[in-house]
Formats: sequence, C-alpha cells, structure tokens
Amino acid sequence: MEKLIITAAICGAEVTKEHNPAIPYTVEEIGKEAYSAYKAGASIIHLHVREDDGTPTQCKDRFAACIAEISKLCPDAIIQPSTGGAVGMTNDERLQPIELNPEMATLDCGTCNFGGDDIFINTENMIIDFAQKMIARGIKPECEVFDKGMIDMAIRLSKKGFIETPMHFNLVMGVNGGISGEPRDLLFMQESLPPGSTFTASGVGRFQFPVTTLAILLGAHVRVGFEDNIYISKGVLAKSNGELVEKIVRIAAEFGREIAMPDEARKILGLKGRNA
Ligand code: KMH
Ligand code: ZN
Repeated sequence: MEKLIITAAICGAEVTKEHNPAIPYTVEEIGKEAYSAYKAGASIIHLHVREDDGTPTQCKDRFAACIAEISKLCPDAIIQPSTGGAVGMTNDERLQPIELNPEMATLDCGTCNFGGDDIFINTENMIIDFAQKMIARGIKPECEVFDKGMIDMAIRLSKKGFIETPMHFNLVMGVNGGISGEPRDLLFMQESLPPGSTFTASGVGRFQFPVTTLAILLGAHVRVGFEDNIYISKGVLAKSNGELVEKIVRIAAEFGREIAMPDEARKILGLKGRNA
C-alpha cells in the first residue's frame, strides 16, 4: 500500500482558546504547533492564521510570517494555506495567501451550510476564478469537498480545464451542513472520485478518528488537527496537534501502513517542490 500522507490542520478559523487553550494564535504558537505535528509525522501543514487575539485573518503578511516560522522549524514540510479562510470573508481577502506562491492551497468546491446561520459560500464562478489563479501560479489545489455534489463540481470543472488532473481531494466529513462521517459515507465519496485522483479524508469532531482509521485501511491519506477536532479521546482535550498526529501514527502502525516523509508526499501528489 502507498505510504500514508498525514496532513495537520493545526489551527482552523473557528476553534478558539476557549474551546482548547492549546489552539495557536501568535506566529510563535503557530510555529510550535506545526513543529509538534511535523515531528510526530505530518508532512503537510494545512494553514489558517490568526491575529494575536485569535481573530481569523487571511492577511498576506501574517501568512508570510507564519510560513517563515514554520519553514524555520520544519524545513521540508509542505505548507498548504487555506483559501477558505473564515465564513463571511470576501474572495479577495481569501485569495491573499496564494500571492506567496505556496506549492499547494485549498480550493473549496461548493457552498454549504456551516452550522447555525453560517453559510460557506463557494459559487461555481468563484471556484473557477480561484482555480484559474492557482493554475497561473503553479499551485496544486487540494479540492475540499464537503458533500458528493462538490466532487461532481470538481470533475465538471476539470473537464473544462479549470482544474488540472490528476486532482487531489480532501473529503471533509461531518461538517454541520455537509455529508456525515459514517463508514458508508466515506465509501460512497471514495467511489465517486475520478480514477487516478488521490485523496485525504478528514472527520470533524467525533468523526476524526473513525473516518481517518477507515481511510488508512482504504489506502487513502488522512488529515487530523485542531481545525477538525480538539479531543484526543472522548471528553479529553488534546494537548497539541502533535498528540493527534501521534495517535494516527500509532493506528497506522497497527495496520502496517508506513508514513510518508514530505518529499515522498510530494512525489505521491505530483508536487514540484517549494516555489521560490
Ligand atoms: N474555515 C472554513 C469556513 C479551507 O481551509 O479551505 C473553511 C475551511 C476550508 O477551513
Ligand atoms: Zn481549513
């Protein structure tokens, strides 16, 4: 079976220190959390950034500072900025980190409810615009899909040349408004992917470890981290992203799945390496 790529979503835009005091806000805290995940076996850091008070931001300079800090501590890690940002941000705000030419960035492939009154807006024209801007900069998109229809959207847009193939997907399961994270949901999503594509699976909240464990068995890749889940086990807060990654490494070892180093992950995903 292919080696396992572990992505750590270390921060997100929604969770706060009130949920778990270990959520990183400052540049130093973000660097420390990225390092804890990297040291434990994560090769990709999915990155959101915050102001020092925890407010989510897509500010290019803040991304640049966090990327520099992470690169100092984790020299070969793949850093994957979010272009999703936080619910309610404008397109221009969200797109700022791609100006730093990362080797990867997320591309959210559809609109969905996001809990309460929140709607995470990604219209077809927005997706095309984001995708074209990524192609122009040689950035590999990770297609974030929260439901099956978003896979179909990505397939349609790739047929029109807006997303290059083979595509890489992140199946985000268990968002309040997207597909749930039951085993049959993951199998259905996997069956719906176009041949030749790669995928990572993420489970939100209580789905984090069931979804990722099944993904390991299926030969897929996984994402863990505070963005999706703040608990190491039922009712017990995780002390760090590294602790969540360590748990996934233990589970993978039980099934004989080796962990991909960052350069091995680059090969699997067809990345060209860090952009200048
Ligand atoms: N924070 C969510 C609204 C992404 O990173 O591309 C969007 C999100 C997806 O986290
Ligand atoms: Zn994200």
